[in-house]
Amino acid sequence: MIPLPLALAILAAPLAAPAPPQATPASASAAPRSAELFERDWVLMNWALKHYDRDRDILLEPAEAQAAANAFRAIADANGDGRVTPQEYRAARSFILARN
Ligand SMILES: [Ca+2]
Ligand SMILES: [Ca+2]
Repeated sequence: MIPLPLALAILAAPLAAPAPPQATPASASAAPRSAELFERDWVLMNWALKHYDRDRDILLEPAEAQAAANAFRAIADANGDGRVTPQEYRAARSFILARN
């Protein structure tokens, strides 16, 4: 199954704004890619491909993955606090699974 903490870490990553300089070398070059969110969860991948694979090549390019991740975050963040909790993640996944 999906490693939920990683998925949430990806969702918690900054969107367009560049990350502020970090003193920790471990995370300096390890900005999570939005695509990882979908590569690790087939429900989300199917949903993302259905709605955000704009050129229909059955691949999520970075821009497509980013758009899909933004949309998923908007769906999942039910209380609008900018973070997706495990409960919100599961609820959004169930919602997508039922609707797709
Ligand atoms: Ca594509
Ligand atoms: Ca939230």
